[in-house]
Amino acid sequence: MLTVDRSSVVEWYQRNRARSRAIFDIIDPSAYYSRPIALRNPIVFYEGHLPAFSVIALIERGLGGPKVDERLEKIFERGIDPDSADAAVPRSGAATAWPSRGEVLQFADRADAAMLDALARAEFRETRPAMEHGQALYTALEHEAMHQETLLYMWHRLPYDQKRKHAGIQYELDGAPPSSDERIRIPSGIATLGANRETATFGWDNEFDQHQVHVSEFGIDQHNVTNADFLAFVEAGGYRDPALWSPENFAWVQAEKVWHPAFWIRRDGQWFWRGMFEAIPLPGAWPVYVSQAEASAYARWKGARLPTEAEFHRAAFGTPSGPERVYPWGDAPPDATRGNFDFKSWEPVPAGSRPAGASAWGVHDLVGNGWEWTSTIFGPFEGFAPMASYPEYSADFFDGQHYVMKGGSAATANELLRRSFRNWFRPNYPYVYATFRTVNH
Ligand code: AVJ
Ligand code: FE
Repeated sequence: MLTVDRSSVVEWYQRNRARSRAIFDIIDPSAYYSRPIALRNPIVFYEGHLPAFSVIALIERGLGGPKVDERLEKIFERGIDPDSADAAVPRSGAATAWPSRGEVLQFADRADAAMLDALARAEFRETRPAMEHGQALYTALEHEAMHQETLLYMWHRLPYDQKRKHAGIQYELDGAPPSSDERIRIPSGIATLGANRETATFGWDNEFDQHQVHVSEFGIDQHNVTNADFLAFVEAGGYRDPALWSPENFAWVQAEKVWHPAFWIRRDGQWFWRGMFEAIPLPGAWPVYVSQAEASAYARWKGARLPTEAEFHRAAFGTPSGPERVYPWGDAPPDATRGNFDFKSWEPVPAGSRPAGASAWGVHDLVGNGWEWTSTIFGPFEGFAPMASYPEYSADFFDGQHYVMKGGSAATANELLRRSFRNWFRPNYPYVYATFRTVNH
């Protein structure tokens, strides 16, 4: 039988639920059935999806227990990254008659009661594959935390009159916009990717098996590319130059008439940042948030490229003396001095403003303040096996159409900041809190 600290998993579940509730309380009821991102499900789906998924993963797959509500669990089971760039219909729920909010909340209450009972009292038998090493437990808990970021970047797209503004938000605006032409040399060496199956408390299926990669010497930007940096690309006509884009990416730019980052607003000849609760005159020192396609085009314009996943690891976790670190700053747990993560902020902070989080090479903000795009196509590591508690989690996306993102954003929970965590999206998905830096040889 697995030994788990019951009170800490109960506390984690409740902390998740309280945070989700606070996130849903931001939006005006009039927005409840809207789709702030056309390719994703409407808001109502997510309020049902979180408790439904927890019940399915832990109680049903992990513990072999009963459903809470067959009909609602079916509606709310799945809804993920858009199916395809041109299909305006997501994988699930397109033709669904969505329940009322009252019905969703009542279902959530029943699911929560079942979950809290299971977390506090159920026997955790590792003989069930979905429960090996407590897998289903962490699948449920990390899934909710992950979707809190989905929700927040969806909320970022909503019109301001559909959100209740939190009072007294202070933005960190100042900071000399660092020049991203300063590249730090990282000597050739080893990067350890993935997590160890025997010793890791938990990892998603795509984090296994752990393995080492040799990385050749390269140079990497000390800081993320900022809004000020990216403005120069926009003003130089970067979005109109096909030489900077792959044919597919340029076709997207033209078809969607993309000519600036999705987080920017052009109003009366001025640039603004599309903040959560208001438009903010474009803060030059903040990292720019863009799609992988835009990041790649900028890098090419600079005569550079995006880092590979292995190069990101080496810059973030490698050290001049050899041994790799748990976090860029060392082995200490994450705290607010190390980076902008764990819901401490609605928006980015200036690049380079958390020097206590710099890596051993002096590269800043590798974890927090925006996920970082890589040039690596999302795929399985050697030894990959779909996880029993959620077999579709990664395998459905090994299609050559998704790129790995590393690090984390302001809306990434502490629990997801581990070195081996991998995120992924299509190259033309511009809504995530994702930035980048460039590398050269
Ligand atoms: C890993 C963030 C790409 O949002 O589609 C949530 C996570 N998968 N529920 C997504 C996920 C199923 C996934 N990402
Ligand atoms: Fe999900």
